[in-house]
Formats: sequence, structure tokens, C-alpha cells
Amino acid sequence: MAHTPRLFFGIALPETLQQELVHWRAAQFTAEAGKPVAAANLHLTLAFLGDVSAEKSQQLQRLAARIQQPAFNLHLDDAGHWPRPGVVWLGCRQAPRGLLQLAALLRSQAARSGCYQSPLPFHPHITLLRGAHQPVAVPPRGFHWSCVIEHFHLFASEQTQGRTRYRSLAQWPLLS
Ligand code: 2AM
Repeated sequence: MAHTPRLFFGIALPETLQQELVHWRAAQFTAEAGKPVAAANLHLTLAFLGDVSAEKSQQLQRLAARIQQPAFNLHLDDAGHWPRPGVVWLGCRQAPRGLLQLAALLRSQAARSGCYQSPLPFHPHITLLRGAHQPVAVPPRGFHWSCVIEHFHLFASEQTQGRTRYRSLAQWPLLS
């Protein structure tokens, strides 16, 4: 049977920022709060695609390559806890227009290509902890990181020896 990888469009964070976030997270949360996402896996999902055939992946990549959207500044200055999925996240108080437009485009292309898209509103976030189903003290506002986002990626979510790894299959530039 052909293997259909689990794919999503997303934004990669610079390695220096991933490291900074990991140090901040270690200072903010106890081990009981949840399972920390590995530094290299800290990312922001734009559109989740699910298990996608090679044909559909090619089609989505052709569409992605035609996207002409501006680069944007990502300000990470908000955090929260979603107890049901057990996610503690980092996000933006005001999401940049460029980010929302890019995600909307990718999500509508995915939907038209037959990839189920959640009816829930898009809430851009970086998952910091998983398995956080108990109440968690969310750090008070006052933290702030920012970075310029000049590319977006197609990632494959891969499991090896019980570990998840997000591998970039392709990337496209945003307009500067
Ligand atoms: P999460 O971090 O909020 O769990 C790879 O799994 C990425 O795709 C993660 O960022 C994850 O979001 C997101 N993802 C996984 N399953 C999803 C789904 N069914 N709908 C939307 N996003 C999903």
C-alpha cells in the first residue's frame, strides 16, 4: 500500500528563536504542566492537510508556488491554554494581516483540493506544550519576541521511534 504522508503548510521559526523560547518555557512551566515540544519542532501551522496522496500533494505544491503574498513581522506576545486538546500555546495579540491572508489562501486551496478544514476560526499559534489537560498557570503578558517571516513551508509530520519530527518538503518565498 502506498504511504500517504501527513502534511501541513506552516512557518518555521529561526533556530535562535526556538532556543530562546525553550529557555523561557523551562523557566515558566513545571514538568507537570505538559510535555514540551522539541525545540526544532516549534512552528506555526498555516493549513493542516492530513494524510495526502502524492498526486494531491503535487497539486497543492503547484498552487502554493503561485502564491504572491507579502513577508510580515510576527510578534509573539500572547499565550494561552486550551485544556481540551491539551495545548499551551504562544501567539500574537494582533495577528499580522499578511499571516491571516496567507493562511486563508492556503486553507481555501486545501479545502478546494478536498482536504478537510476545521470550521473553527484560524487562531495562529505555536504549540509549546502538549498533554496539558489540567489547569496551567499561563505566564502573564509582558513577554515579546518578533521575527520577519519571509518563507512558508510544506512540512511532513513523521514518526520515528515514537518521536515526531516535522520535515520541510518544500518552501516558497514571500514578497519582500
Ligand atoms: P497543534 O499544534 O495545535 O496541535 C502538525 O501536527 C501541526 O498540525 C500541529 O501544529 C497541529 O496543531 C496541526 N494539526 C494537527 N492536527 C490538526 C487538525 N486536525 N486540524 C488542524 N490542525 C491540526
